[in-house]
Amino acid sequence: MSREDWAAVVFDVDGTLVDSERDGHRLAFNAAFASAGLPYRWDVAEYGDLLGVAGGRERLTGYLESKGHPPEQVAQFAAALHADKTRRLRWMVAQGAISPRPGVRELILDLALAGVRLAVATTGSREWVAPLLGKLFGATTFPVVVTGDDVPAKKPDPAAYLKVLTELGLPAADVLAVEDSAVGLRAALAAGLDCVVVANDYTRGQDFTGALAVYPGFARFRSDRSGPVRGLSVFARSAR
Ligand code: XBP
Ligand code: MG
Repeated sequence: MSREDWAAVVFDVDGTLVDSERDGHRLAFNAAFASAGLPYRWDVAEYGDLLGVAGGRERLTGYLESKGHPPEQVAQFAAALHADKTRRLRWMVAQGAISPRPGVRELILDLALAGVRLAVATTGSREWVAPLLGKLFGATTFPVVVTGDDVPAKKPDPAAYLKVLTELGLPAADVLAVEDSAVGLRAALAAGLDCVVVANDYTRGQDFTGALAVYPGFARFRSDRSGPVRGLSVFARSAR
């Protein structure tokens, strides 16, 4: 069914609002490894494989296990490394090292002017998500923000999207998700939302079965007047 208007749009963060994984999170993880005296350094390709695990702490846990660290030490070690990595990422955000994806700010402005409500559903940690959203998009742009800290299970579990729906007070049928990855798409679909994928270098070529549309970038998303969401912002429903 071709929809033409939505009461709200929920944006994913990493890879969607910001292209943050290769030159953001990956570098922060590597700096945390170096600070702990560990020889590990995740190159671009290896990190791309590791992104199949949602959640930085979970990613570290699986990696440390794969490297043969004593199982009884892994959870605490992963938590300590992740806390250091998160502090480093927060510093990178403050220094302006993470930028919005081209075209996403313009889409958000289109939607806001059209009265579409905005929200965020991310696996990332609130400690860096909050300052990033405030610095790059403005503290009031997303009245509803659900992070990996706010739900019992991370994507592809639908918990983050279900919590956004509850906080918006809207049915899934009235809300569109915008994601970058197969993991995120599955989470949105499992929560009953339609989902547009704006792929990036790490996710291009993944299985996006079920997506309402797949775009290589936001410029094509905004200019699309023929696809299933037909230039989303043009047909957005006025605020309820
Ligand atoms: C992507 C993730 C996050 C980041 C790392 O989140 O899986 O875990 O890779 O951030 P999104 P943390 O849902 O925004 O695509 O280390 O804070 O988990
Ligand atoms: Mg993502």
